[in-house]
Amino acid sequence: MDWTIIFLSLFAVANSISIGRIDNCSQIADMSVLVFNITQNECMCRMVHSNGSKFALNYFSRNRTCQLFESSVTWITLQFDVNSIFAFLNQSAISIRINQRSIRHKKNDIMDEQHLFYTELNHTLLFYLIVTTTTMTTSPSSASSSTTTATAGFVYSTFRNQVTYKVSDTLYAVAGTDVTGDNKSDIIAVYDPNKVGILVNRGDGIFLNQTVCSVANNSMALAVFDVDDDNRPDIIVTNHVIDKVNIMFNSENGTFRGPVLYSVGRSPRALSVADVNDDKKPDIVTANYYGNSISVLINIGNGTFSNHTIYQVGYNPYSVVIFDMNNDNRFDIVVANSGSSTVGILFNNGNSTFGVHNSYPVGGFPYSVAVGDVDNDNRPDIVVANYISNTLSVLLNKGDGSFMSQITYSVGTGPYSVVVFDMNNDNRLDIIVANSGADNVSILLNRNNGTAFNQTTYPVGNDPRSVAVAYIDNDCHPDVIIANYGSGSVSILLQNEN
Ligand SMILES: *[C@@H]1O[C@H](CO)[C@@H](O)[C@H](O)[C@H]1NC(C)=O
Ligand SMILES: *[C@@H]1O[C@H](CO)[C@@H](O)[C@H](O)[C@H]1NC(C)=O
Ligand SMILES: *[C@@H]1O[C@H](CO)[C@@H](O)[C@H](O)[C@H]1NC(C)=O
Ligand SMILES: *[C@@H]1O[C@H](CO)[C@@H](O)[C@H](O)[C@H]1NC(C)=O
Ligand SMILES: *[C@@H]1O[C@H](CO)[C@@H](O)[C@H](O)[C@H]1NC(C)=O
Ligand SMILES: *[C@@H]1O[C@H](CO)[C@@H](O)[C@H](O)[C@H]1NC(C)=O
Ligand SMILES: *[C@@H]1O[C@H](CO)[C@@H](O)[C@H](O)[C@H]1NC(C)=O
Ligand SMILES: *[C@@H]1O[C@H](CO)[C@@H](O)[C@H](O)[C@H]1NC(C)=O
Ligand SMILES: *[C@@H]1O[C@H](CO)[C@@H](O)[C@H](O)[C@H]1NC(C)=O
Ligand SMILES: *[C@@H]1O[C@H](CO)[C@@H](O)[C@H](O)[C@H]1NC(C)=O
Ligand SMILES: *[C@@H]1O[C@H](CO)[C@@H](O)[C@H](O)[C@H]1NC(C)=O
Ligand SMILES: CC(=O)N[C@H]1CO[C@H](CO)[C@@H](O)[C@@H]1O
Repeated sequence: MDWTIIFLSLFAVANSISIGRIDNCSQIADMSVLVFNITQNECMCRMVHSNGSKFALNYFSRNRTCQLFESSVTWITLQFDVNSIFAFLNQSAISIRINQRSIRHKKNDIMDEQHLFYTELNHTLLFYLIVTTTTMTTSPSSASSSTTTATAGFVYSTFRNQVTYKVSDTLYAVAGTDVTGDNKSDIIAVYDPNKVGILVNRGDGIFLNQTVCSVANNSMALAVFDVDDDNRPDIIVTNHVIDKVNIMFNSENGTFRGPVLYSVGRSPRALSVADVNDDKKPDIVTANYYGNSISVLINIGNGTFSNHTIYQVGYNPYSVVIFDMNNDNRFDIVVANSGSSTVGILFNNGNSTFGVHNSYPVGGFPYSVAVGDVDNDNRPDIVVANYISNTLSVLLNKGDGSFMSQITYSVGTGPYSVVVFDMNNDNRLDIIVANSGADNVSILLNRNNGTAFNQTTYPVGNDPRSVAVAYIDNDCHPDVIIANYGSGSVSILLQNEN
């Protein structure tokens, strides 16, 4: 790719930003898009795939906020603080100067030394920048196709053949997250016997094998999330034989301490992590297969958790997601009840408790549930993989957190795990499902508003049971990773550049 990105990477204590009027600087950036809760890579990709109309971004890793700027302006004034990444696209000349009102100037030594300065105000580093930009006009060959990709139409995307990594005899679950702190997605896997491992992304397409921790046998599900607020993602797994949650804390560079165990209900089969009581500390919810229940563990600080609270749901819950389903700014719980063939929702009461379990019929043996706005009406919808029916159910949100009857789509045999993600950068959520009985993965590209999909299947290993999306090769095209239970391997499907 030929696009030019200049990074000014800044790291320090605070993380606030305001874009707004600064004294005597009248022109303020036309900040055309503000997107919350996305990764730095997703932010980059939004800019790169914006058909050339966006020229700069400012990304805040701590609160996962992405700011995108329109290229109609030739200069912008920013007040921004550290812990953000500032990047330009297709600019031939950029000059940055600090607002004269800054108290103390000091050279930044990370990148672009001559242009960037900062001032120190009681431990908060604030930048006042004036950025003058010049759109690159020379060298037509550098007008990269990636920047001109239309967002209006459906974007077809394809994936390369799988690359596999054998890790064990049997493999239950995978996640793709950077745990080593080098900004490259690593692969975290739970396998038997009794291990949680990471495949460390070396950056050149090669993954290195590294065992992290021993856990009890039959640890089946995992989540990777910073639960002790040290900006390093921790690993949480559920052991469905000993009825525990195990937390492994990321110490440094992907080395882990623990596990620390917490009791939950019977046979925790799945988990999800999010701040359910709005105290800025992520909590844990497990789906307890034999308990016909979910357990809620409240984070009481530094990654220590309260005793669990149990809520009854349907029979044999197999998958759980935490999401605000009714737009009241509180996280609700969505659970796939495999034994009842329903999907259930527990709304957050707002006082650290959850209300009764409302359920909706889906297909046979729903093994996996995902949530996302597939019809682009700004309301989260529910997508379920029905193991026995070989279908996906999509339940569209009516707007108040109640749902329409399922719409079903046929997929492969034994759909076991589903995720929703915008794979082709067209601002529509696509659906990826691992078909355990067919040894393949179906990628359903959303053609309009969640009512028609282009389905393509890609072969993977034996008995795929877990699927995740990650930016593996850092090319702005999200990739798919799969845990093959039967082969004990991880498959990676890299997305082709269009
Ligand atoms: C992230 O931080 C910026 C600067 O403080 C703020 O403007 C923005 O609202 C924050 N985003 C969220 C989701 O809190
Ligand atoms: C802004 O500019 C005006 C006139 O140019 C000047 O009088 C004023 O002191 C300036 N304000 C600041 C805060 O620098
Ligand atoms: C942020 O995104 C993560 C991962 O996509 C999700 O689990 C979480 O619920 C989201 N949080 C908010 C506040 O939307
Ligand atoms: C880019 O997309 C925006 C909307 O997303 C549209 O308004 C604009 O006309 C497009 N520009 C080009 C050059 O296609
Ligand atoms: C931080 O510094 C500014 C300017 O020096 C001052 O006005 C403010 O009161 C200080 N804030 C704190 C919390 O010390
Ligand atoms: C990872 O380690 C396992 C067990 O030590 C070994 O069998 C496997 O071949 C290794 N995989 C890779 C990709 O190095
Ligand atoms: C972590 O990585 C840094 C930089 O590569 C290195 O200096 C440090 O020793 C590493 N720490 C551990 C615990 O491996
Ligand atoms: C959290 O950790 C910090 C630093 O290690 C410590 O000062 C603080 O007391 C801990 N808080 C709790 C609630 O454990
Ligand atoms: C959890 O429950 C045990 C007894 O079952 C009790 O001893 C302990 O204090 C409780 N812990 C918390 C954090 O409430
Ligand atoms: C929490 O709110 C619900 C619904 O408003 C109420 O029924 C319940 O008693 C409350 N629980 C506590 C502990 O306040
Ligand atoms: C979705 O698209 C279909 C076909 O284009 C249309 O009939 C339907 O009204 C659309 N639904 C929404 C919610 O936009
Ligand atoms: C690009 C592409 O493959 N588009 C296909 C999507 O699916 C519809 C319906 O199956 C086909 O008509 C398109 O050709």
